[in-house]
Amino acid sequence: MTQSLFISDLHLSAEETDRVRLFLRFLTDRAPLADHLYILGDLFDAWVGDDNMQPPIPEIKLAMHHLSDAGTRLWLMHGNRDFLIGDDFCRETGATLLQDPTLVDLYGTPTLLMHGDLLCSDDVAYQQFRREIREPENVKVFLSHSLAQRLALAQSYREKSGEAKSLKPESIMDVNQETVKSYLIEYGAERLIHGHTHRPADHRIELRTKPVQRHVLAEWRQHQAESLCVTPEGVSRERFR
Ligand code: LP5
Ligand code: MN
Repeated sequence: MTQSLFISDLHLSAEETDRVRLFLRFLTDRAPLADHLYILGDLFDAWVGDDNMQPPIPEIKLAMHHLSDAGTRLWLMHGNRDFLIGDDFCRETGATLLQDPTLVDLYGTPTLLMHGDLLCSDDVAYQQFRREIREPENVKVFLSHSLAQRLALAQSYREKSGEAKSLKPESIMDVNQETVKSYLIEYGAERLIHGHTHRPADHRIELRTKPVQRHVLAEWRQHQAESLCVTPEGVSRERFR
């Protein structure tokens, strides 16, 4: 069967053992039935460098490698929490890194793939933070620290970000409709798939003459995974427990 699966926002970490187990099972039981698996960012709760070999990272890499080896094409996009995933990780898993955004032809429909954070343009403080932490010089300094220091820094960013988020109105942490439309027009897309906002839904957008679908992926939970399955016939959501 011809099908592509889309997931995002798994937020895997050593602490979330159930979620890790769920992903490992998804990789062995569900993903092999698809031709393509697209992971659209935030696979990990925080990624501090490809040299981190702490459990459960080796097990996750191996399972991803088995999947890609068995013939399912594996595509990976950075999220805001794991944008430091690099070439070593991709080589070890057989994944191909996708730029954010990327336009793909999905069975005849030009489909724009994004993590989703770029669409949240009303969150001005975040967009500024996003630019700063991705500055090559800041990345270089960060990676020059020891693994223990990087883990501690990532933890402190998460705490600060959590505090900042608690003070933000919910509305600014969602996508900006005009930003969505301008990406769709710029790329000539007829469908958008993204994650990040943790607000799973299928939206219809009236774009000039034609309607366009915006599919928002769900965050994974302890015992519940959700994926979007796209076939030549259409789009459906699947739950995996
Ligand atoms: O991820 P989520 O949904 O909880 O929140 C995001 C935005 N927050 C972030 C930060 C990450 O969650 C934590 C960092 C992960 C580890 C990365 C490790 C590698 C670091 C490499 C450094 C070179 O992305 C949050 C958004 C929210 O999505 C919704 O869109 O609102 O943004 C913030 O809260 C950011 C704040 O508004 C501003 C910054 C807070 C203080 C940061 C201090 C550190 C500055 C260091 C600069 C180099
Ligand atoms: Mn995210």
